[in-house]
Amino acid sequence: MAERPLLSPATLALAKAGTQRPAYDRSRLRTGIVHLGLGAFVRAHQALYTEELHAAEIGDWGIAGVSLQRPDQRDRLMPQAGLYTALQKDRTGVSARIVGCINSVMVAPEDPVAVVEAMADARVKIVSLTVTEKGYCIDPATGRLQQHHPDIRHDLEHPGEPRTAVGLILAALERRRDEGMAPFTVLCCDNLPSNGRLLASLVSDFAALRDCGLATWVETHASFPSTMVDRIVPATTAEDIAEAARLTGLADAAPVVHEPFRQWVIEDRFIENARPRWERVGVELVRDVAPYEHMKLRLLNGAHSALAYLGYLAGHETIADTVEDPVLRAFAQELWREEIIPVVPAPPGTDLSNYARMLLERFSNPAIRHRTWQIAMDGSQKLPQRLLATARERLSRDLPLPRIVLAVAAWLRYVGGIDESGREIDVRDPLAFHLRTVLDHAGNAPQDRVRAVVEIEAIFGSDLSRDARFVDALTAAYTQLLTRGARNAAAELISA
Ligand code: CS2
Repeated sequence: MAERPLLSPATLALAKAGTQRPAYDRSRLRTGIVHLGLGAFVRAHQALYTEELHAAEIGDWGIAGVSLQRPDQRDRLMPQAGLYTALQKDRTGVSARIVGCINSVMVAPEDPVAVVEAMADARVKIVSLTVTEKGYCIDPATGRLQQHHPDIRHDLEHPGEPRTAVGLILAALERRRDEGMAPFTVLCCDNLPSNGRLLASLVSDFAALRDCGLATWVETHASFPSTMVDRIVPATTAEDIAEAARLTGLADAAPVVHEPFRQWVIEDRFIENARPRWERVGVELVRDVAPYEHMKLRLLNGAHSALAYLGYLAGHETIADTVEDPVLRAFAQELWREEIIPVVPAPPGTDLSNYARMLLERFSNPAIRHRTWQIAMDGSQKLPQRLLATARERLSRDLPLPRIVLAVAAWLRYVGGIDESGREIDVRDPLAFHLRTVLDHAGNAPQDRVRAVVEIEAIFGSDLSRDARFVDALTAAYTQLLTRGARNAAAELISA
């Protein structure tokens, strides 16, 4: 491959025709947002909305990104002064946009004090987060903070040098209170139910443990709007890096890839109303996010997880390949139509059948290589809000749920660690070891394996293991999966 100049402010002008570039003077961009968890998602979602807004009104909404674990994003982005390419892909082609709204990147474990200082800066009005489900240290059974989580213990002992998102937020809020400043708005952008309210209660739990008198101040003054975020953003691959370079003519170590669709619904509760005018670029600011969030978590993410486990077991590498398979495609359609849509209330002006049709179209996008393995990751943290909430809803109405339990059974089969052709599965999950141990002790009988796993309260709560309808249906589905394989088990559930 030809040597290409590295993407940087000095080389921006060399970008090939057709590449969109920042349409504003980056030197005038002040940092108004600190974002915790600088993965690909925020760079293809929040940052792009904000970037488009800057073209209309440059000013206070530059983003300081913070990585909570590794330095690799900073090491790729900072030599490029924060610039990166966003590739939008679908069956009609690819377009490239160079994004300029990230003006610094910090690595929390290297210098947590600097991160707290950045968050405590009076010009910062919003601290947003995409730290993934497991980044919140939630006890899923109670929805409260896991007080014994080692990182939370660490942050209690070293409150000035926190490791966790919750610890960083509280340290910065404490600093602001002590200096007589208003707090920032905390904007949770992870796929969790009532994500704002949830994060508020975690921060409050942590404040109560620290006993620094902050809990009441935070409860009275801070604001944690809930949000629904949506865009399919697969992990960037070496081919994507090569493609970005080919399209723009500039070498970019950190491009992101995304589908055309995007949605962001935010509860409009910002402190001093200080926020970017995101509504100018298509963000929906509403009073109640709950119906949007239920729709998205249960229809999109629920089906995504179902297809990830069944698709992986059936030997499919990506979601697009999985929905190309006529059996699994029909299975997804029936999962929506028969089991999810009837128990999910539609947001104002939305027809859930159309929404599901659009999801299938999005999942089919052949240019987005979203690996089943990637979505299968962290299932213990995802199942409750994606599939088990719908299961509970159906059980409370005494409705059957064969497809939902087949998806849960596929997860159970997946975390067992061996696929249908006897190959080892690289299971990534904070509970992977625990799950493996529980399954190893349970022996081989399907009913014993199901019983052992549904008793894990952190995933199934205390209700589902006691519900014979759920346990029996799950045992039947799991047995079916073991004897017939994922594809045949799904085929059984497709109406003729
Ligand atoms: C996916 C989500 O990785 C996953 O678990 O289900 O990241 C999904 O692509 C996004 O929520 C779409 O908005």
